[in-house]
Amino acid sequence: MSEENGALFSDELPEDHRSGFVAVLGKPNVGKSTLMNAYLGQKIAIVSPKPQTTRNRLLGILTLARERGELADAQVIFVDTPGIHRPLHKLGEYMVETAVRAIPEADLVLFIVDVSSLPDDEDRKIAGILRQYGGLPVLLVLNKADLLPPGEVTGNVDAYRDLGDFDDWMLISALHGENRERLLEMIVERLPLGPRFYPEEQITDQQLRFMAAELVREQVMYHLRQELPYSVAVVVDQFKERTADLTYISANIFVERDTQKAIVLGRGGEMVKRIGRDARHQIEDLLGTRVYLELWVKVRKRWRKSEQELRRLGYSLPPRKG
Ligand SMILES: Nc1nc2c(ncn2[C@@H]2O[C@H](COP(=O)(O)OP(=O)(O)OP(=O)(O)O)[C@@H](O)[C@H]2O)c(=O)[nH]1
Ligand SMILES: [Mg+2]
Repeated sequence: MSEENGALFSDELPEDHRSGFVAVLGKPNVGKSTLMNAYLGQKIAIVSPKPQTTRNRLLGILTLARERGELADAQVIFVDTPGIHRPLHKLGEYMVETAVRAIPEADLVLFIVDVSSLPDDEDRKIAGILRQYGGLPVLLVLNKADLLPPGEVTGNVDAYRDLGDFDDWMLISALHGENRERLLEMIVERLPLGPRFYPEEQITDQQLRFMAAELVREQVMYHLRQELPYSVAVVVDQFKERTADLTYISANIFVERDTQKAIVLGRGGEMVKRIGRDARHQIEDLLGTRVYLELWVKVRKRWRKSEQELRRLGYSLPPRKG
């Protein structure tokens, strides 16, 4: 293998090898991260029943090879994005901008919708944004088909198909697997011929310490009610391999107000203990070592509204290219 312009070339790749970036877009909570994780067979992105779970652009790199019995020789680079919504603060603006910026860098867009309910203004807004990128192929992915009552299939499918001029569409269940393989075929067929951009054993571009912080935030999403999880950011500040079988991780859970800090701690520290215990199991699965996890709850007043705080917490965009 030789490395040139960031791409890996190998004499062993067949001439019909395909590769490209597949932006996974849609409003919050429609199943974008669930779909990407399902293709990778691993939790690359955290998932929760609450909207606005994903806050960053995350790559899921799927390398396929016919010699392993897979459907093609290809490298599909999924780009999971935050749900596009009407932002209420600077964090929301960052999330939406992150998602929109993934569009012009993609070879193909998956527009994911929740087919179990009818399109709303957010779906229409996203369809409108996609229309501005004429020439970019878009597949309409009608997810959560398992929740769709049989009598409503045609009505709901047609309502979404009417939102734009899509290359094709597919009814799927990201969670249960229905039509996931067929959708993957449709994706691969539409990718340009090209080399692998990443080594085949690499499945994401994220650092382990970021993934560990996200797994803590995932447990925050599950354990805390209502609006509180949205005020939470998690940053790992120490990540040390103590021995071959033990990793020490210390992370800060930032909230916006003292009252929130009290809730995250819980009576006698019960809540943060529960969050830590569940997150630790997840991080142990990720790292394949035992984990000693220490969590600290801290207040950063109104961090979601402050450009400077967002930067400190890792929510900042690189300058626009060109
Ligand atoms: N029944 C059903 N639930 C699904 C399906 N796909 C995803 N879900 C559920 O929908 C919820 C949201 O899933 P996510 O993958 O976090 O959605 P997302 O689009 O990434 O959401 P954001 O990151 O907030 O934009 C979770 O509770 C998933 O388990 C599906 O095909 N069927
Ligand atoms: Mg997500």
